[in-house]
Amino acid sequence: MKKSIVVSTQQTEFSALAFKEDLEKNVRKISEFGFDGVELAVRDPGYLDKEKIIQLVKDCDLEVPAIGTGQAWGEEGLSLSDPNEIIRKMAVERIIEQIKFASHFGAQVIIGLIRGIVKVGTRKEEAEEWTISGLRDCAQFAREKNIKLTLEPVNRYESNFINNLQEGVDFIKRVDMPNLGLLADTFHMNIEEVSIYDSLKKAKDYITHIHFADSNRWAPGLGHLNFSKIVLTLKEMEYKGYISAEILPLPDQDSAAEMTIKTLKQLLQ
Ligand code: LER
Ligand code: MN
Repeated sequence: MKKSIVVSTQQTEFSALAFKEDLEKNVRKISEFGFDGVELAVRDPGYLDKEKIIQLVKDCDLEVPAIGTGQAWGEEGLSLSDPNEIIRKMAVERIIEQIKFASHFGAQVIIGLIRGIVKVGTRKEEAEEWTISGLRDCAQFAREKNIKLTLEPVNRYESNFINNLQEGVDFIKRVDMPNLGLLADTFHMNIEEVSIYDSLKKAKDYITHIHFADSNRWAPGLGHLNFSKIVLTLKEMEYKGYISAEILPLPDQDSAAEMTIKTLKQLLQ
């Protein structure tokens, strides 16, 4: 298993990002701390100096395991499940831009909050059908670029559909595209799963990416989740992908990253 941490490429309102100010400085620091990869949270690739980021990541000898897309929902309201067809179309177009950016790194593209919510006045079945249709278009495009998408169940306070791993697996089966996997985030799982360990094991054939945060969304080890048992479960499942810390920058961003790498190194040895 490899270690990564989420960094935002742009200023953002989304709080659970360990690093979100000076991108270059932060990526260099992440490399010095000893992470294997950096997960990039991107609102809109159109605003990025892509060549510069590609070069920076290369210079730092880091991989980019995944690209996060949730800011496009959080800050612009784009979503795959919006009743307004134009907004759904804009969400698909944005994800396609994310896929193009991801293809420079072979990164997975995260479908988390960008799926949106079932809005008042919309039937859940309808919102799900729109999401399935948009996801198929995105997955088809991603497939041509040899890129995977990864669907992230998020807790009930952030979305009102696809909240736990089993719902994620059921949804992936309905979308029925070979390059759509599942992202397990321990912060959301702590709220939604009956047993984090049993749910991970049950979904093991679908999991392509992992987010780590403790129960309070601080760095692993600073809340009350049992990460030794979680990592043991991942080892038993023979999970070989990335563990990416998506955490609050608390007590400050450097301490959060330092604590994360220290704990991950201990857990993964
Ligand atoms: C949001 O809470 C989250 O976990 C993100 O990874 C979803 O896009
Ligand atoms: Mn997450």
